[in-house]
Amino acid sequence: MVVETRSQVRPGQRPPEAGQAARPGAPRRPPGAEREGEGFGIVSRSSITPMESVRRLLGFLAPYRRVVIQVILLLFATALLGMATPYLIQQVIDKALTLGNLPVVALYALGIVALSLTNAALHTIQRYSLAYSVENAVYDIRNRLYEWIIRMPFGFHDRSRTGQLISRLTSDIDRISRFLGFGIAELASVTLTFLSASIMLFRMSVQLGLLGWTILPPMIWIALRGSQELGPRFYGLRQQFGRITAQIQENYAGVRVVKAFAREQLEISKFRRELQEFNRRRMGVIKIFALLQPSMSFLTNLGLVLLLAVGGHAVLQGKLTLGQLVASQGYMMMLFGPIRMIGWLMIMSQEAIASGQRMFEIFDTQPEVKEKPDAIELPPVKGEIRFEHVSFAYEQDTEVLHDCSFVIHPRETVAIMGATGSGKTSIINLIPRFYDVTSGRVTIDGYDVRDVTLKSLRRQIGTIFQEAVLFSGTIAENIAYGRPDATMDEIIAAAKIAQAHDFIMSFPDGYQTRVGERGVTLSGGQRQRITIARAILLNPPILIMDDSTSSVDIETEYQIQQALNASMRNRTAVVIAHRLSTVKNADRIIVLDRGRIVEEGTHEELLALGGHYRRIYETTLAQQEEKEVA
Ligand code: DUT
Ligand code: MG
Repeated sequence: MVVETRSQVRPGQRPPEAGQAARPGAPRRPPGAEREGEGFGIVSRSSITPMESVRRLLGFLAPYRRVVIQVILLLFATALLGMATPYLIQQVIDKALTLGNLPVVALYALGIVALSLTNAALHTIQRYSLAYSVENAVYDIRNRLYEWIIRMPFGFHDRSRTGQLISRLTSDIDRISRFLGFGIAELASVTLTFLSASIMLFRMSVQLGLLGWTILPPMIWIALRGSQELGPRFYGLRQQFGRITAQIQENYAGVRVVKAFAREQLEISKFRRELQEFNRRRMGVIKIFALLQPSMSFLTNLGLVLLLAVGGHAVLQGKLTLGQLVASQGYMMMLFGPIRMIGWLMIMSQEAIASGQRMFEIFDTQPEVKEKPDAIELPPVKGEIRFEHVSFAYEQDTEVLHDCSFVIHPRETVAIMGATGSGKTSIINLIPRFYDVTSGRVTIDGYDVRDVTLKSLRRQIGTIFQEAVLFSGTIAENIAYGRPDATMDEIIAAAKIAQAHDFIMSFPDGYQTRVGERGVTLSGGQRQRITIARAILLNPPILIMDDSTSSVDIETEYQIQQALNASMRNRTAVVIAHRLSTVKNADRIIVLDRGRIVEEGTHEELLALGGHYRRIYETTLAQQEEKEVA
């Protein structure tokens, strides 16, 4: 599916689901013209240029404009004050020291101390103000990005890799933060210092100015070469680090499988290999640093020696005062310092700009499911679900549902059956509008699901997913997830309907029992009943359930069935059924085959028909019946 992106989305705008619908005239890209967003499979309409990335990154500082202006003024002030010190030293040498005028020397010394103190104070204020605005901006960035990601519809999350999203939220934002908080100010200050030190040096002595400038080209060359070499190596280093974190993450998630198959040794060697590669790359970086720093120091010292030679000669000839020589030395240091910084400031900026590009790529992803600007609240429904000639595709050109039409009446229980991959999950995903149809429409009580707000729609549909996901917290919190305001009595009532009350009460802490990240302390059947209770607590007029295929023992099976029967009473229920008991309890069965509805009717009607359903019955369901009878 083509995901259109609009490059005009500003991070300040509301995130997608709550945002506006696509502009009607937004052009579809011709196939092949898409560009894969890094790791997301996101197709972007326009790539973000580095300039745009910088502009939009700076945009995050806009709310703190006044502080930023203050920072810029302070930057100027400190750079200029920095220039005064060598000048004052020159004065003290030429006007006092050489004349032996001690009181004046003391006066100058005091002046220099005062100046340095002022400079230090201004510096502190500047750093603090900058940190204040940047920390706030980064706080905004992180929040907006997280909000944006979490509001993205299913399709986006299907395509995204968890690791990639996490690294956007963590290391990319870290780099952006360093750039905004340190890089930009440092670049500005370094440039200012460089320019003013040049001017001052030439003012002291044109000859020494020219001398300083002859040392600059090799220094700049080394700095640029260094950043050219280091840039890609830093990138490779981070890639490798990402690989290591990914392996840790993956192995940890699958640690039980690793142990079950006794593959610890393999994983350890894999990890060791990745780590060795990481070290190799680190050494590559260190090697360059090991060359870079000493050559810079050498050139700096060479400059000083030349300065002493040429300047000393001039002093002896009386063309230059001693004070001017000493001051020139100070200015020359101020000239070289920035060059030593510039290389790695450039690396830092490039990285932050690339991080910005990756981040704005997410902000620019146009969600395929979004509310219309004039979406209405879906009023409380009776629960009639209607599919009208619905076709659907996850990816462009591979339709998984073809022209499906059916009606589910209020309070009816409908079972959906079909082979694996026939499109059962896809059908029910369209009811709460987790995805949008490609053609046709889905209505609830006559309202097209695309015309109503997502919140009002999903509030009225209880969804039980195939995989029972529990969050870390207590059982009560997990049940109340969709309605945090629910009272304990309501929670218990829902748990009772879901046949979960008894086993919950068997824990010492009852409803306050904490469940782990994935509820590891609970069995599969218990987890599922908690998710059923979670859906029931919403008391939704419509309940949809992707029943798990995982086989449970007959006792649990019976309890889940009881839970389902109780929860489906008095509402419209759509259940993907794998159990005969569910099927028999349904008012109607819809049979899917390769994305088409092939049969519809009651258990007896479909058996008599002797088609798909009868085949499924004979191959799988009948065995369950035998098992139950036994
Ligand atoms: N499909 C995708 N992308 C997805 C999910 C599914 O392309 O994100 C494809 C796989 C399959 C078809 O859609 O060919 C229908 O999948 P669905 O999950 O709807 O099948 P099911 O009937 O629910 O299968 P199962 O019984 O295995 O859950
Ligand atoms: Mg499924």
